Amino acid sequence: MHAWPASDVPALPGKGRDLRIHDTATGGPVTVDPGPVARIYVCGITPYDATHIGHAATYNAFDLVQRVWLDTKRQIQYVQNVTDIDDPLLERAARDGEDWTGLAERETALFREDMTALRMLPPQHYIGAVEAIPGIVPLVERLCESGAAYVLDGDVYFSVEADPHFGEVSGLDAEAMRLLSAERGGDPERPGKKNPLDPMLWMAAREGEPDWDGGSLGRGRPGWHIECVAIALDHLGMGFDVQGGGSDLAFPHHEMGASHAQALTGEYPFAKAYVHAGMVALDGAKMSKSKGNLVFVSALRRAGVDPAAIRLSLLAHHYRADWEWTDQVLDEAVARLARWRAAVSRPDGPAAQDLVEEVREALSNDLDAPAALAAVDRWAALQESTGGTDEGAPGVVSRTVDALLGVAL
Ligand code: 5CA
Ligand code: ZN
Repeated sequence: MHAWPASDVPALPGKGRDLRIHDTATGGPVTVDPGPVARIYVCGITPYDATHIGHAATYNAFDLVQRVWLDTKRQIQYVQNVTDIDDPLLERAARDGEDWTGLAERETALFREDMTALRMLPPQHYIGAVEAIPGIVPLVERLCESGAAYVLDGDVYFSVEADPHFGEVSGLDAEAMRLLSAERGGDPERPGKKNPLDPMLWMAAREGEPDWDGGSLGRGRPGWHIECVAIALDHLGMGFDVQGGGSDLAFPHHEMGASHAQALTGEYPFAKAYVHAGMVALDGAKMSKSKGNLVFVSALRRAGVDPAAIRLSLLAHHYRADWEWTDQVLDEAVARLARWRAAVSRPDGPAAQDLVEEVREALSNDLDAPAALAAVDRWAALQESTGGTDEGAPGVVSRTVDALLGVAL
């Protein structure tokens, strides 16, 4: 699939700092020290509805990761998937009497527009589940051959016992895993499974549902976790730097993905850091397509909201925090954007070298975007109260905000 156009990232004076970020697997901060090419996989959308603020907040977090890396003069290999075949997509298409492929294409196109408007850096490889199927089938066949997978009434399951490191990503106990598995697409109640947590790798063709050639597996469609594993291994390989997504993906999705890959390759780890963004809520509940309590990025744009203000709304919250979207959040972002734009539109201002370092320091410290905004606020306040004589300063501020925060002033 094609991704979306990249916005320019201005180069800043000096050199950025290495990223320290919270890793779910170790439960603490890790210093990510990629080679000259940093490798990141971020789970993409299931395109049965439009991009909401929760999605945008999660993609914003991983966009910041990349901006910090770019500032350290590294290149980036960024891979993202589109889950363009899965139960929720088929259910929504059936509900609306629509063809599932048309629905997926339309919502993916809208996602690209939203990401472009928000100045999110595009992945180098943007891969749909459907196009990944020819790569998925041999992986599942290999897992069957090695005894890490088994067949139950034609469906193929992964045996979580095949990976000695199973459980290390989320660190959850068996009971918590069982509950989350039932909530998030698993089938712990299905009789005949070796372990109730075992996730599906390949689902045998079902009446009235699309299916593909699965070689020795028979016709069917892929499970969810193996989709991301196949795409990540194909384009990044084992031991890549960051696996990213919202906190609802830590278990089962990233746990199972890591175990699939580790059982397949015998290598460890799948990713060096598992990074999870908090959940954005609306009216007291997690924003979710299944609940329908959503604020869409595209709807805000249509209503005339500047995408830079949407982005500042996201940046005002630490990526790991759970937070609530309200009108006030947006109002404050609109006001901040106006203050910043007024401050950089003057011919000169207070010196800004310290500001560049403050924003760098804030972001390298577990992506502390609120601290970065506070630093820019201080410069803008000084500009408003006393002004300054540094002719280069407004340009430096504007480039810093653009390069490190993705906001064009
Ligand atoms: N296609 C799979 C990943 S392979 C999927 O989870 N798709 S999704 O459309 O449901 O979510 C896309 C991303 O947005 C995931 O990282 C998910 O964790 C994140 N996300 C979903 N809802 C929220 C929310 N309310 N707040 C923050 N992030 C969210
Ligand atoms: Zn995924």
